Amino acid sequence: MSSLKKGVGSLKKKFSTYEITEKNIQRAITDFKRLLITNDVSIEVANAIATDLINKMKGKRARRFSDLSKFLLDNAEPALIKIISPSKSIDLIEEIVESRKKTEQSLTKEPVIILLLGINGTGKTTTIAKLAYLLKKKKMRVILAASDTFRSGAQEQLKIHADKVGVKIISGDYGSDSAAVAYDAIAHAKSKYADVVIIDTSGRMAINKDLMQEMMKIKRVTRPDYTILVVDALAGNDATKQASEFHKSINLDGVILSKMDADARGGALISVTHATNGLPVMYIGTGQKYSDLEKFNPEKYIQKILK
Ligand SMILES: Nc1nc2c(ncn2[C@@H]2O[C@H](COP(=O)(O)OP(=O)(O)OP(=O)(O)O)[C@@H](O)[C@H]2O)c(=O)[nH]1
Ligand SMILES: [Mg+2]
Repeated sequence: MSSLKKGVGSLKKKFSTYEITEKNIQRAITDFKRLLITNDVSIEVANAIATDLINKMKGKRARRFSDLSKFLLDNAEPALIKIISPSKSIDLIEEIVESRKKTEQSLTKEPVIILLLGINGTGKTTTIAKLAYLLKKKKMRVILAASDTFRSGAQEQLKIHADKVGVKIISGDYGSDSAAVAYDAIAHAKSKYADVVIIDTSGRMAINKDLMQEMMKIKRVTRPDYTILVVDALAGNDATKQASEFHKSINLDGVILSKMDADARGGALISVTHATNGLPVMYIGTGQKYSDLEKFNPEKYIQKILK
């Protein structure tokens, strides 16, 4: 009897719901893709996410007369959070402070080395100043390596930041070997028992082979603990390309998304993490002050986009 009841129950449920097919979800998917793209997710990544979602949703049952777009968004939220949540989240500053505590105990004095990269104008130099500021607040002794020996004014720009934050800088001559400047900074840091060296590099496009070679040389010579790509939140469609090309040639450890305050809808971050198979987003830049570097919260971020 009870199994008969159960049978009738499931039949009722079947009639009050219907199966989702690729065809009947298409309109909701189109709206969803539009939502992603208007939030600056690259078209390529929006398409990939949509295809993924169709495959996940096919065969599921939706309530009759239910709003399929809402149903889709409810399903999309955890999928998107998964894309942007790294398997291992990194709190860079905390991790460095902890590692230095251990180093102090074992009396090895290799500084932690951070290398920042990215295309032109993304906010590398400003982000370095922010990191130096936060590390200094944690009593870390920081040395900056002015390895942008390419763009005129870059050395002076980093020097102004170093003076304001109150950290030492090792500079180089324009046109000189940027890897050598970084090497000198590390040697100096070792001799002074400094905790962290942060290396500033010139902006470069992945198509510029010479500058990409130079970047690989910097990495080879300095062997950084953290190689970080700085991406502008307003990068839109180009974010996917930047992230995948840099990751392919240099093997990144994480990403910092700058300029989230500058009217950015933030979809670039979904593109970047999707293109790099979940590279951790370490921080987001939220302004031009040194304190404007925030930890990244995936849930809050996705909810803002899906609203
Ligand atoms: N609003 C806002 N502006 C930022 C942020 N980060 C950097 N900027 C600004 O972006 C501009 C470029 O920043 P830089 O730090 O010089 O960028 P860069 O990547 O070092 O540039 P190149 O060395 O020329 O490749 C500056 O005007 C910064 O003040 C941020 O999080 N928010
Ligand atoms: Mg710079």
